[in-house]
Amino acid sequence: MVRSSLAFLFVFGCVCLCESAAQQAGSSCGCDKLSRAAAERPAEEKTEAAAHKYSQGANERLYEARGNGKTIQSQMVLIPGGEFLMGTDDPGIPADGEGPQRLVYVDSFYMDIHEVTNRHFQNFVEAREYKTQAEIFKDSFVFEGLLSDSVKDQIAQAVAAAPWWLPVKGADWKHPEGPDSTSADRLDHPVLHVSWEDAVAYCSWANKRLPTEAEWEYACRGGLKDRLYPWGNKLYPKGEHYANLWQGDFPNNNSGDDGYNKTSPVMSFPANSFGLYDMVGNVWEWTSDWWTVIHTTDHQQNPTGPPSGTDKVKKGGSYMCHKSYCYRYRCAARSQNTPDSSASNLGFRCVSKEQQ
Ligand SMILES: *[C@@H]1O[C@H](CO)[C@@H](O)[C@H](O)[C@H]1NC(C)=O
Ligand SMILES: *[C@@H]1O[C@H](CO)[C@@H](O)[C@H](O)[C@H]1NC(C)=O
Ligand SMILES: [Ca+2]
Ligand SMILES: [Ca+2]
Repeated sequence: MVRSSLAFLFVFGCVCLCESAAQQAGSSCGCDKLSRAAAERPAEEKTEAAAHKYSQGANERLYEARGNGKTIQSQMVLIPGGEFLMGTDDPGIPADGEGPQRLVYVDSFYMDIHEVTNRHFQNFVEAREYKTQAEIFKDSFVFEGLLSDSVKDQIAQAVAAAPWWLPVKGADWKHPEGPDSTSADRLDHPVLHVSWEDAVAYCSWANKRLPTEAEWEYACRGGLKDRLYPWGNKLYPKGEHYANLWQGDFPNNNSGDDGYNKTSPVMSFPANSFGLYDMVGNVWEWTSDWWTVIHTTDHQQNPTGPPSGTDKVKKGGSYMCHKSYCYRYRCAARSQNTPDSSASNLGFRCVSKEQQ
């Protein structure tokens, strides 16, 4: 498997460019419309700094009751099939193809209640002696703010369009910030540096598959109609953080008001009404669909996206998302990467027809 690292940089750079474009007025990616759309949103009852960390005691007890995630793979919940409004007519980032809003039906399915963790991914790697693409290519993208000085010193190259992304030699799911880091100290955090191909391999080992974008978005919305987030329209319900996002000035100062500057253990924030955790925030999640920004408004049943493409759809935003540059921690929001891309803010969860 050979890949031109320049081509990889180019593709990845373009994707990151879009995330940074709020700072670049007139950019073709459409993120310049961000602040206006944001200003029209209902006022929050509290600011990010005033909101306090979600009290996760109840989740911790639930997690313990479920065996601390020490099962071979994630628990699942039934997502009862039905019709929903996919996308939005009031897009935060129009160029991402968030609209038009359209009526979509999806059949019932089961979904992992949380993102695939390091512990669960390790079970798969050991069972299959699997090597991820980042391990084969021997590098992956890491957010600069997470790197040690010695790792940074060894990197000459950066993604011109998004200087905070650095290609780090030896970064992979076991070494999330490069060779001097280890995922062994965060087994209950989402696995990172997994490509779309790796995610597909894991899900198929678990007798599951990746969700379609429609399934993912239906699940994210938790039965609520036309809302921004899995829990409603307010970012800080009851003055609490409901997702692991970025607070403060991106990319220099993450205040970590929600309790986490990096990934959080899965289930650290409240579940939506389907019982799903971290659908927005923590890590981006791969879906099975190829990327397009053109959507039909014809009534769709179990849509699976275009038959081919160059990028795969990812959903939900990550711990790096802030309204000022990446207002993508909404159910309708979407972004894309090539199937061989991997990074320190991108993971996945699986679905299946039957309970696994
Ligand atoms: C980071 O943000 C916090 C809270 O807004 C502020 O108190 C602090 O001075 C900032 N630090 C830097 C290095 O800008
Ligand atoms: C996040 O980083 C900031 C700035 O370095 C620091 O002040 C804060 O304590 C950190 N928060 C957490 C939860 O680690
Ligand atoms: Ca955070
Ligand atoms: Ca997520």
